[in-house]
Amino acid sequence: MAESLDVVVVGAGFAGLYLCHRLKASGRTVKVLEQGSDVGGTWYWNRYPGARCDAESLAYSFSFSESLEQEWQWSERYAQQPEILAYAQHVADRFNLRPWIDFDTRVESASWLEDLSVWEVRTDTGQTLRATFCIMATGCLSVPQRPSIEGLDTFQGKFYQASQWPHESVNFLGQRVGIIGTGSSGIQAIPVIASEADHLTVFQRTPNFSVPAQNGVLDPDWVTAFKSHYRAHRENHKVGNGSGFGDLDIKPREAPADPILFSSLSEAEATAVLEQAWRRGGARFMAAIGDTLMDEQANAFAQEFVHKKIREIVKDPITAEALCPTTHPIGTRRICVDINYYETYNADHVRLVNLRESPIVRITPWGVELDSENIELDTLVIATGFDAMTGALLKMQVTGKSGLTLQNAWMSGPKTYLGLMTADFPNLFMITGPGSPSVLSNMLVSIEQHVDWVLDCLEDMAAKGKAKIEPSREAQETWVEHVQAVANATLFPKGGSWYLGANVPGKPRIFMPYAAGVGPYREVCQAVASDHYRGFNFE
Ligand code: N01
Repeated sequence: MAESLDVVVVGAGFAGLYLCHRLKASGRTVKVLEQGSDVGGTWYWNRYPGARCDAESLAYSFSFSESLEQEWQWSERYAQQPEILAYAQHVADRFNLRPWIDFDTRVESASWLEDLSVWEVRTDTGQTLRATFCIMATGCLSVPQRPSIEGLDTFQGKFYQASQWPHESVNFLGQRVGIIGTGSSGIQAIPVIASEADHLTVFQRTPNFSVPAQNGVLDPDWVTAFKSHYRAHRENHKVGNGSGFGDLDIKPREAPADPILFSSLSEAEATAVLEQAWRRGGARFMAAIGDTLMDEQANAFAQEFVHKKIREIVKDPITAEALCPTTHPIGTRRICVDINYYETYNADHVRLVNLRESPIVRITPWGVELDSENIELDTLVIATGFDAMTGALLKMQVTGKSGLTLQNAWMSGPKTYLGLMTADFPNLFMITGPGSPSVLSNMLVSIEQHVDWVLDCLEDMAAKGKAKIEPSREAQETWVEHVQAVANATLFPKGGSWYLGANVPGKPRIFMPYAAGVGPYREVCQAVASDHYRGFNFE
């Protein structure tokens, strides 16, 4: 007999936790299904050495509870994975969410039963649940992408994938370690692995731009002063064309700052602006000159600035040149934020192998065979990314009206209205889905905005006696076109990144996140709701 609920939530990461909290408080029956053994989502799985958030702790945290934000103390400017996981666990305990979560439970399918107007959700534990609404809180980067390198399974040494790191501590002492992948995960892991291993070989196919985190322990007095303005900071995170990270000044700004445009700066001024951003650290570097992601000249200038930094830091000129990204505009692939990444290559026991010059032929039981030499390894780490944004949704068998599967509906790329719903899949919501700012934003800001919007929508439906919601195809088509038009006005499509699905063979090349910024997006969502949920059909 299937359990009957108002809402089934898939995933107990930050989105699932906040959904659970809001749904529980609204008096609805809810169950959260989570494949991990604990809460935390991405912070539960990504335990690789050096894993930490590339957004500042004080911004990358929930804003829905003033007492929570005041009482929780972050230790560093950028929190490490264990601390973020502890925070997620604290939220689950503090708001008593665990009784509503089934752990170690993977959703295998979700099917819309037309006659009953309910979602039927089946899990690998044999559960069948029926619910009026199904909300996917499955995360944007939750399905690891394993590279198709010949012989990968034949390696006889120790093997780790960054995003599926074991829970036991891993020791690299006395070992010859190799790592494939130099995205955010690899760039965080490399300095930490290098500090332990006897020898580290980094196999790099495409260099990425990385800026120093300038991480540090947070000064409690500074935090107290910052937190005395927390509400105003949180409001600032929600507005403007940016990504929802706000700023780090104690006193919140009163109005969004006008962006500094490249054309308004002399070369010396532009260098000074970037130098200051470099010293301040973090991904805000990309916003220092406001049109870096719009204007090719501005972008080329920022690229050259970082190239010079790399050449200054890395002593071996051949390694420095190999580390300089030249194949994509800066920021069109997610900018990395590092601690001593480039410096690590100055250590004698660290070697960069440029796969553009010496490609991997195969992995052997003993190491990596390049077309120029064999490199023997005791341990191989892969940090090769994710099937981003659509991976988790398409991995489940999601079937909407008339037997239409999500795989078929999204065959030529994800189609959503506002990144919240998709036509032919009634009562199925996505949190930070494709077509919303999601990965281009502070995820906590976007998660809260989506969850609040969905809860408001459910309240409105209940008040008006409506049982079914679904976007119209026209509204969806218009939104999909708009998302592409916004992306095409930027340099993002030139990045060849996972934002476009370019890292997964056969995946349609569609720019998936909405690039207009969190403020304008929030305004659109609010306007749609105020206008009787324009673009949605109800029954
Ligand atoms: O993955 P990636 P990631 N042979 O896709 C390489 C978030 N995140 O896990 O570019 C050799 O960026 C691939 O090379 P190439 C963040 O949003 C956040 O590092 O395809 N190399 C690339 O170098 C981030 O953007 C945080 O040529 C192969 C790497 O693997 C996103 O997650 C921390 C290969 C994959 O880089 C993904 O980051 C970590 C092959 N066959 C992640 N296949 C923080 O908050 C792939 N590669 C800090």
